[in-house]
Amino acid sequence: MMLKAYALIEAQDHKLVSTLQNIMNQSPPRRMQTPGGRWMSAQMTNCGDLGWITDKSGYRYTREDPLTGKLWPSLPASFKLLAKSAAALAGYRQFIPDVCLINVYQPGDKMGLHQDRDEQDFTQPIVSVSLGLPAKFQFGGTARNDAKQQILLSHGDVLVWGGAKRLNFHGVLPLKDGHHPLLGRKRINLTFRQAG
Ligand code: MD5
Ligand code: FE
Repeated sequence: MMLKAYALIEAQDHKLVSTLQNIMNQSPPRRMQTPGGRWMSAQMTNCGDLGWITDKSGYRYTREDPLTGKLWPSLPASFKLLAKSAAALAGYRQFIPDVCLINVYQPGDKMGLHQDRDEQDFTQPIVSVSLGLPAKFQFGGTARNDAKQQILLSHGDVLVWGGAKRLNFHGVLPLKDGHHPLLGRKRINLTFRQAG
């Protein structure tokens, strides 16, 4: 379900950005390595009780940021409310996000086709909030080779991926250069999950 949710967040845009900046000061976005040894192009960080990481040992959720050795910054109440409200609008009333994965894309950065399968309970949705520059998002079916649809994700768009779509293959095409009034030459995606 796609919520053209400008209204939900517009009023607090600047607060959202300063909250994000505060998190990224504590746990800076960084490039991570896949188990196969490739570097991802988007930079990542997290807030919440858990954070998603990847390195040569694999994909997993951790309590501590391996870069700082400290716990991930806590999930701000305003983020939790946004994610829970969006999930509830789509019919997921039991969703308790414990992770916000923050993906930072610069021009040219992309994310290859993948499934999100590192969470415990696939009946819980994933809520994605797009900020900054628009990106072409690709999603297919549960098999890698299934037909793909493309949608443009713009600042303020909120998507709730649940039910049959929860395990669909998806990816982000290389980010086109541009300038966003709030975030500059960047796209930031917040991905809320109930991982634990
Ligand atoms: C992004 N991030 O735009 C996307 C938004 C990630 C990731 O894919 O893993 O960090 S999340 C979009 C999503 C989640 C779960 C299922 C589906 C899409 N889907 O079925 O297409 O940075
Ligand atoms: Fe994903």
